[in-house]
Amino acid sequence: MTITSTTELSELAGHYAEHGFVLVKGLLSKEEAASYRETSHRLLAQLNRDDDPTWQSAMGMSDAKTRLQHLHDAQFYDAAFSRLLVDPRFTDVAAAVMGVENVQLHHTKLFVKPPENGSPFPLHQDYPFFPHRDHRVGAAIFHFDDAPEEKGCVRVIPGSHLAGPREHDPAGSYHLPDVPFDSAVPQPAEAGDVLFFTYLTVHGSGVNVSDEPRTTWLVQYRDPADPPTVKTHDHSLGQGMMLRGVDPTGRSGA
Ligand SMILES: O=C(O)CCC(=O)C(=O)O
Repeated sequence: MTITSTTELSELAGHYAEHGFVLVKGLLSKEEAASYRETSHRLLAQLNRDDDPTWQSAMGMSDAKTRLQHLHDAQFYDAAFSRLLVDPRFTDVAAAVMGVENVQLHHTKLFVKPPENGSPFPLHQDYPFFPHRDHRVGAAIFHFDDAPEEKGCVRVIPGSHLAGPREHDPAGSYHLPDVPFDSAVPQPAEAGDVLFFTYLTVHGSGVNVSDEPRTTWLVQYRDPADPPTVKTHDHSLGQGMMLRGVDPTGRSGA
């Protein structure tokens, strides 16, 4: 599906403003998603890195040890990811939901949750990892294969962004130990769907207990006119790259 109509974009923006997230069905075709899936798995196999980013705070969420494969900055390994970053099907939605014209890259993370024991993510906001003054920061999770609940799909607490930043427990990665995991609503997705949410939306995901991997690409973006209040995460390659429009500050945030 190509989203071109202003009406469709404003409907997505309305849902996002009220609930803090919106799942865009079929933003990529099944063929494109399959190709990105193949590229993602090939890259991870070639690099064959032994670093598992499973959060320490995720360890109590499963009886058995879980595993996670990841790659930061996949767009620096394969141009297919660079093309996706500036694809108007993505950037037009990112701009519309933030209510701005300009969209700037913050960072990207490729995740594969392996079958049977793919690591969960405890509930959290992304805010404490890279706080910004006006909170015009969002995430888009591209699904390269189907992510039903048993694959550990992303969960969100609808409307949780409205209360603003929350105090996180910094132990074992910032998380919200007092918010029951079951209060987050699963967002099952199909290959090609993209889940957009604000960095204030409380979210997480369950264990992949299925017999297939879950393959996703998470892109964090922001309004270039919204400055970070703390300089963190600036090791990410390509941070500040314009994905849509211009940087009206003349790169003052760089
Ligand atoms: O991919 C997921 O299941 C969630 C990832 C996430 O919440 C994060 O990286 O902050």
